[in-house]
Amino acid sequence: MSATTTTAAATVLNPAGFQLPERQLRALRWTIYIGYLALTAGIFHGLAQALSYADIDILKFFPFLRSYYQGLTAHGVANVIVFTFSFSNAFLPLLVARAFARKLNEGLLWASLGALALGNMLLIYSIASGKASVLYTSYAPLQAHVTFYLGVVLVVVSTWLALANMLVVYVSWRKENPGLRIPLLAFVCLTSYLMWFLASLPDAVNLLAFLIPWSVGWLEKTDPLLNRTLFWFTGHAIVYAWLLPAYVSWYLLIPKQVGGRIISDSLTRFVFILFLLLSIPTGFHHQYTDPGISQGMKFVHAILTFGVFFPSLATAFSVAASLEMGGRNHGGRGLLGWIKKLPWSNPSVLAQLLAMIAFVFGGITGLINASYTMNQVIHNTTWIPGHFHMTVGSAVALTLVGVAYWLIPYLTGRKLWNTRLALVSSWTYFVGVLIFARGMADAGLHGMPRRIYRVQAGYNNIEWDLGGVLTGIGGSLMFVGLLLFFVIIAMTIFFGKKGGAPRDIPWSETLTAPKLSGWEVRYDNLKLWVAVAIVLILIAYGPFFLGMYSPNFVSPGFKFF
Ligand code: HAS
Ligand code: CU1
Repeated sequence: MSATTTTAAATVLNPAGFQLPERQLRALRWTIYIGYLALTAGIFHGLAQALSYADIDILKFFPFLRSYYQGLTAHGVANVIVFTFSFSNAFLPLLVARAFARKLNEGLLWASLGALALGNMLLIYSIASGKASVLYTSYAPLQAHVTFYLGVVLVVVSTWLALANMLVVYVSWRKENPGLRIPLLAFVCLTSYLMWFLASLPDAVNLLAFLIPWSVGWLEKTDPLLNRTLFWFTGHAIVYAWLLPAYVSWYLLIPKQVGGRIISDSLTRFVFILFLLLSIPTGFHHQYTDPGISQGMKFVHAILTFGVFFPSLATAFSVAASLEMGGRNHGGRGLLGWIKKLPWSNPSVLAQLLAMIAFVFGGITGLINASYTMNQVIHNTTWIPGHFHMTVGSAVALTLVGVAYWLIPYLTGRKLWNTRLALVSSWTYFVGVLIFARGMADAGLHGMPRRIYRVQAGYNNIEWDLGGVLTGIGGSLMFVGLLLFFVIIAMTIFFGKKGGAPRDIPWSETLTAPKLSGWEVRYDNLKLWVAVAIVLILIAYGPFFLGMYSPNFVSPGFKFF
């Protein structure tokens, strides 16, 4: 087996040189490429969406669009369902394989890729043919063609198969290393997808037991409150499924890239355990205005939402400390002098630093959303897309862009094409997203509804004009930024110089080695944390399903667009 270092005896296996076989790298590459294909479509639709808020009649300029809602569905599904999970399905198993210095299971790897590809094809078919303009939330009673729901199911199944792959590798490692701590890099990837697995079950039930039978006519009517609740049961945690792979990079990889170290092994594990425990029992904060759910239950979810704010706060301080260490190691002095010394000219680092800065605003707006009374002001206004473009639309998207700048060269063996353009791309996107979110937030505070096609809405408000124009300008810049990203990635894949690519992942060392005795060892007891997560979920959702909810299957399907 591999060499083992003695400093962090329990965690760092085979610190240099482990490489997956080419066939497995190819499967990982294709998994990511599917995400890029989706994102390419997603950004064109994103541009159209942003322009529509500037009161531009996009149906004239984008002749392939049948309706505004078709475009919005394509935008949401491509970007946050296909792109995010494609990337994570490759990124997390790769890191787990690397952390354990073991090959992945080839059958599971290709099965996951197959489910993702097929799911994506079904989604493209159903949305492009205008049979599924139900938006990414797929709320009943809006009804889509069955291929849409099957597409979502297959994408979810692909994530389960990716998790199964990581677990297979983990279990085989564990058999040979019964006493060792799980390498931190593997631990964070495993907890991220274990959380997502638990979180995905309610919407799987929603799709398999209700929406699919309802869409093919086996179930005549459905219960929209039940469908919404099952969706948000999954739907809040899904945002952390998008976020955690970015956190994996911020905690574990970025310190190495900036010349610092991971501040604390224990804190990092603790933060990911908190996400496993608290991401799921918070879904009612998306349903504060829904009838049929008691104020008491909404209050419980609000408190737990403030709880899940905490691990992100801890992340801000911990990651900032790693960055400061890197900046000081490069000669940064004084209170803030280290910031200048960070490697801003490294495109992979730049994109991720900008992602972090945007996320400060994403976090603050999240806290406002979570506060019940303030939520009444901004719910269903454009403030909400303002919030989520500073979270998934920048903290996550820009981080995945930054990771791609080393990962694609690593997977293809080709050098990144045009580093300077990569810097331009990230700055353009970052400036764009800040202008965009400012516009959306401003208009939202003046009551501009989200998910409304202004040109055809039949009502307007002069106070929405400034916000709408800013949204249009910002969205156009975001589009240009990501278009440049695609050019860079495509040029790297096809024409990048062979050789000169990184031979290994940027894997940081920890300031202190993990404890080998005492209570902290229990952090590695994954079964225990999964069990505690289930108990918390039962407490948060039990009273609703066992007490308040009475089935009300009254709604036929509606197809408006
Ligand atoms: Fe959210 C709605 C509350 C985080 C995504 N959210 C949404 C929707 C999406 C979304 C997509 O409580 C709309 C869904 C829909 O279609 O209806 N959200 C929160 C809260 C947080 C939060 C409390 N959201 C996210 C993340 C997302 C995301 C993350 C995607 C990835 N959100 C809500 C609520 C609603 C909502 C309500 C419903 C609103 C409604 O009425 O519809 C928190 O978890 C945020 C915690 C974040 C922080 C920030 C930490 C900062 C860090 C950066 C550090 C910076 C450094 C910089 C180190 C505490 C870690 C140093 C750099 C140098 C250069 C020196
Ligand atoms: Cu949420």
